[in-house]
Amino acid sequence: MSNEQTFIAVKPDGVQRGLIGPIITRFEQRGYKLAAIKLITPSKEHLEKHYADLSDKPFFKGLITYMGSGPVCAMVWEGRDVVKTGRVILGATNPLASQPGTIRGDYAIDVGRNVCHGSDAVESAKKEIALWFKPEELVSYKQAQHDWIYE
Ligand code: DAT
Ligand code: MG
Repeated sequence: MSNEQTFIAVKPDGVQRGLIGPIITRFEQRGYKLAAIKLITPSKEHLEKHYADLSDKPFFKGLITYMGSGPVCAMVWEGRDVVKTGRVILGATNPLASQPGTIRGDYAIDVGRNVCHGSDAVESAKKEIALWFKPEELVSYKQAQHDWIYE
């Protein structure tokens, strides 16, 4: 499906380090379409919902503090297999285990400062997009190069 969507965010460290541009560029150059984007400093309650699955982890409190420490660049990217491929573009959760050429493998060292987020499955992508964006913030348009990217 070329209209699959995923939620990608540049975390506060990525924003402060000037990595919004390079991260967007990787998705753009791959051929994916940007469907929504905004800068937002998320509240504790919002982040607790976003990371609800991890609430029993020892790093949960630190994760919520870090994620709420400054603006996050929240985005929706669209295209064929974008959820799975987005995770490949991001790299492994632990940057030290990420291959060079991935975002985390090129720009990060510590797991608690891994510069970006990406949905891990189509179902979680749907939930995350609904949590971070109102339906009217998602833009529908045909990418000019669509027919040069897909056969
Ligand atoms: P991912 O972000 O790759 O989907 P995740 O959902 O398991 O990974 O965890 C969410 C975030 O929590 C992750 O990006 C960084 C942080 N995190 C995960 N494991 C951690 C750990 N062992 N120590 C500290 N932070 C961790
Ligand atoms: Mg995750």
